[in-house]
Amino acid sequence: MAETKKNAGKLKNILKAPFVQEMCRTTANMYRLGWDERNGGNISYLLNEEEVAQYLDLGKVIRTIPTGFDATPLIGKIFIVTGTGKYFKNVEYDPETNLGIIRIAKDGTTAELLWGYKDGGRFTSELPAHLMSHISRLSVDPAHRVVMHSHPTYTIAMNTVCPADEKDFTHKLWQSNTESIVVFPDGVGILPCMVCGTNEIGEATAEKMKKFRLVVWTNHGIYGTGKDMDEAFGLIETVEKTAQIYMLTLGHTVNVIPDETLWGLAKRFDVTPLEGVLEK
Ligand code: 2HA
Ligand code: ZN
Repeated sequence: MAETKKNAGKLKNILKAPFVQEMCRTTANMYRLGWDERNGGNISYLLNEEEVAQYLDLGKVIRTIPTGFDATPLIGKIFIVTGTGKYFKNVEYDPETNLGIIRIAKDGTTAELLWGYKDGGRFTSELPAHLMSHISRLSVDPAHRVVMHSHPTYTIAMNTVCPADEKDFTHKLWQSNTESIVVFPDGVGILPCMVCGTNEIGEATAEKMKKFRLVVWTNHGIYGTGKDMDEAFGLIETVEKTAQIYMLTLGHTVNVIPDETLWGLAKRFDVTPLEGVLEK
């Protein structure tokens, strides 16, 4: 007790922590871009334990919450995660209710709440897709940190009018905006329409994440990942901007970027395009 008090005296104000402020800024941006209506969207961000220890007593677990799936590779890892049913537009005004910081417990199936969800809430219903995606991305990129899910309008519209074929969808995006092949040369994965919030969609998303940083959920939205918030946000932002161009020009297109120029862009920016898109 005395020890906890002594440490607590030295702890910094968590509301000023860069990772809390980043979550506030990002959710506010996403809401204002019109990507995350009502309680749409969710973010999880893998934190550095030493950094969190400057703000929280890591020995103090507020409560435990079962996750309903096995996240053994993430035991001991700490995440800040948006809350279920919470609105992105409200996060900046009350982070402690709308966000939570959880640590995956030793059993791999329990989350230890270290901060947040102040009203008795819990993490996003999409936690399976988030944590399973973290496992996949960390296996291919040790610097990976962020999983972001959103409902950007034009991305969903484009996915509604185009075949759910990831090479064809990727090609259409690359053909519509010269930035696209440079920002996501690895392309966009696509899942068919599935019931969200389940372990099944989590497993299917994570399988795609072994290859892609971006995965579209047909008739629902998109997942973006990255080593930081800017990378995950920037990927979704570039897909959404390009999907907007595609939808605004649909049926009127005269100029698309030729494959020869796409190869030229890949060479100029030293990126490797997803195999099988430009080789046809
Ligand atoms: O939590 O976006 O996919 C709201 C959602 C579910
Ligand atoms: Zn969603």
